[in-house]
Amino acid sequence: MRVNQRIKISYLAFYIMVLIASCTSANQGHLKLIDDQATEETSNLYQNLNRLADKGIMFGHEDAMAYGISWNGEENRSDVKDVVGTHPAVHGYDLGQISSSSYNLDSVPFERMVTMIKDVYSRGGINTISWHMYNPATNGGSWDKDSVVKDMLPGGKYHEVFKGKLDKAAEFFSQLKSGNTFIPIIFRPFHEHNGDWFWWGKGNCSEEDYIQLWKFTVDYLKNTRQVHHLIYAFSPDRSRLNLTEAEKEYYYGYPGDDYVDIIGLDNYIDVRPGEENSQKEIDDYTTSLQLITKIAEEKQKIAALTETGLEKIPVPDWFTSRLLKPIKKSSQPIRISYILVWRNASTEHHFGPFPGHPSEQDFKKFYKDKMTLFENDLKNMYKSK
Ligand code: BMA
Repeated sequence: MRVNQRIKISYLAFYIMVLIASCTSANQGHLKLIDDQATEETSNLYQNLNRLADKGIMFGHEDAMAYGISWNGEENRSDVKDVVGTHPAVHGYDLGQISSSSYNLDSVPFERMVTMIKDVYSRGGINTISWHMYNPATNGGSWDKDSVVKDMLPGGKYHEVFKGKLDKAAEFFSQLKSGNTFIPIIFRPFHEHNGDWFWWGKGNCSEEDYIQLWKFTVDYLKNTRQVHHLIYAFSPDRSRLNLTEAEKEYYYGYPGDDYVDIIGLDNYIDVRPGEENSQKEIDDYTTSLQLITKIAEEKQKIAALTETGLEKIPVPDWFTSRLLKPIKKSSQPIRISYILVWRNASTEHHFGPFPGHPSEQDFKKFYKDKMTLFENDLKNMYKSK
């Protein structure tokens, strides 16, 4: 073989290696939503969430614009904006009580929810909706553990009631429009199912019934109701996930790759002050995020810390030291799209910052950090790039 030929062949080998590496490395290509009829904006959002995860982590807050500490229902206000001058990148809402009331379980009027979702979209932000669904058998809340899931499946005595609830949700989703465009939503039903506190949780229904519940929900919204602007997030709870067998445990109730877009996790347990052994909690937090990063990469999906928070934030530097630093220091890369902290209901029950709170200065640092992304960092999340 002539030297020239050898050089050419090694160039070719190198090129092929680069090509293989770029195709197999973390979520490089075009990610596929489970809904192959997803609207263009929804598909664009999914691709952009993936791309943005290389740049940083979006900050999210539940009910951010609905109310805050000492205010309720003001236009264009959020506690986060009061502190740093811009809204969170991700806004959370909940559909709990949608079939029986005009306001949700946390007293947010559904009509206003529609307006807020439209406002967020018009400013380029992102909306996610969870659902503390009321128990179809008893009409009690999500925490009413009377057995019901089996009876909600086709042929069961509460199947029609369940479909009625899904119809209400579908009607709600169909109102989320900007002109003729449906507003893409990250939808996160039946969360924390590996815990035993909700009627759809472990011990209150079988794993198989949970899976069927999830699949029915997706199929009904997508195929029967033709809702095509949802990105589906699956979110077990870290407190019931033994980290020594985490990968296996994560899949409890997993409905399959064709039914999930976001590999989520709710984790409150590892971000607490840590009285005796906080290093262990920090390590567990890191491990849990490495876990969802890995699963999402393998499946070519997106990972997110779908719920977290420390009630009342009694640790003034919690946002930078407990939420962010472990991610930065992780020995293996953590690639998550967003972190969402729970709601600011009152001075006794809040997870986000607000003016005058001891964590305010630290939250400003958290905001200024290059890794965190807020509403003013988002550009054209619904457009093709
Ligand atoms: C819980 C608490 C409750 C609330 C529920 C649904 O964590 O915040 O007060 O009703 O979430 O938002």
